Amino acid sequence: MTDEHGPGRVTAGFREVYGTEPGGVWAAPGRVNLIGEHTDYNDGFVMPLALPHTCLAAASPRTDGVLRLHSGDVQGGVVELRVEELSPVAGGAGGGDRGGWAAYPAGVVWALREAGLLTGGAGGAELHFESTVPTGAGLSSSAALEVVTATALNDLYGLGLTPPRIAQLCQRAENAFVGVPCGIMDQMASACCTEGHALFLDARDLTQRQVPFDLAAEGLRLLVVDTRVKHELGDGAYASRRAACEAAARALGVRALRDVPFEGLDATLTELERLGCDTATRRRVRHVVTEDRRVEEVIERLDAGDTRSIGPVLTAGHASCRDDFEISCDELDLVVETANAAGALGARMTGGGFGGSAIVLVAEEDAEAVSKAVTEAFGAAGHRAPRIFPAVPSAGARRL
Ligand code: GAF
Repeated sequence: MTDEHGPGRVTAGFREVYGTEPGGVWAAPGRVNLIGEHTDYNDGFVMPLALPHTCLAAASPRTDGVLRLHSGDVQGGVVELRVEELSPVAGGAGGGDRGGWAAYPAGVVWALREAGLLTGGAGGAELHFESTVPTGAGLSSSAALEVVTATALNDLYGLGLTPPRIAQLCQRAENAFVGVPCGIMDQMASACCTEGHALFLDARDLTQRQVPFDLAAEGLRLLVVDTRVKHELGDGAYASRRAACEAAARALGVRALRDVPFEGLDATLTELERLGCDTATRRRVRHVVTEDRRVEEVIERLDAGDTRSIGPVLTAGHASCRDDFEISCDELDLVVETANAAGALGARMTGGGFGGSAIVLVAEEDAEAVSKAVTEAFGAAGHRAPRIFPAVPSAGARRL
């Protein structure tokens, strides 16, 4: 969703809340991940693209160490905090009495402070946010909120941070302040993606390549299907998947599962069995290793100019998320099965799983029929109607 009135609206919102003109307006997008799920915290490969949906922030600096946060999307007034008093304990687990959403931008300010970046009068700020990134849809609305905060403060304080450094600080905010053990993909996508490209990222050293992804030129469309469900199971299950991967890497004596070669996978799985690793953990390993290989396969096909042929790789990725990593759910499986049966080129869940969104690669002329089939299947199964829209590869965080 390109929101051309957004900057005017967020400026007016700032004026209304704080009674002054903002120092500027910034935007940071949500994302979908094309391929490479739960590989980032295994030091592996991912390939997200930014959505046109953004979190906007109008912001001004303060020199008195007071941080004032306001959201136009959430009921409630201004959240006022002192930068020097921010601490992960009080701010963790959703922000305590500060309101859940405010823990994300407050965490970013905490991470900047912890990195020694808020010195010499920098430190306070007033921010007003408005977002078009759907929340709870697995489209990284939280990363967009973090990254827009860091990008605005980077400019306002003249910190000179690069987009990858911004992403790292935002991940630290989410891990240590908010208390969510996420990897780096979402923050890197929001900070570093560029229009018309997918971002091929090595999550180990953050080397990246912008891969041209011009679907319209090839008569294709990538649909996002927001199932509008979020299963409670998700929160603890993310952490337990991560812990299982780390335990397997330790057992194998490698730094991360990224270091397990695809070619030797069967031998590795046998070795894990010998070491006493349970079946579920061995399946988690198989997912991560084969998923890294799928990212490389998608890159090879895109480099060869054959976007259509990535469809089956996406669908294979879904099967692996469903069967080996066990992070899918009925609604996501229904999207994938129905879309493929109705003529899509491929489909998969995207993001952390347990609800949220799926992506569907489809020829332009089939997009409507596939969308209709998915919506009807949801109706027949008694699910709420999904929200379906095209993913247009868009720009990363920026000043407007
Ligand atoms: C969530 C996390 F935030 C990411 O870091 C990533 O692990 C993803 O789930 C799964 O690929 O979005």
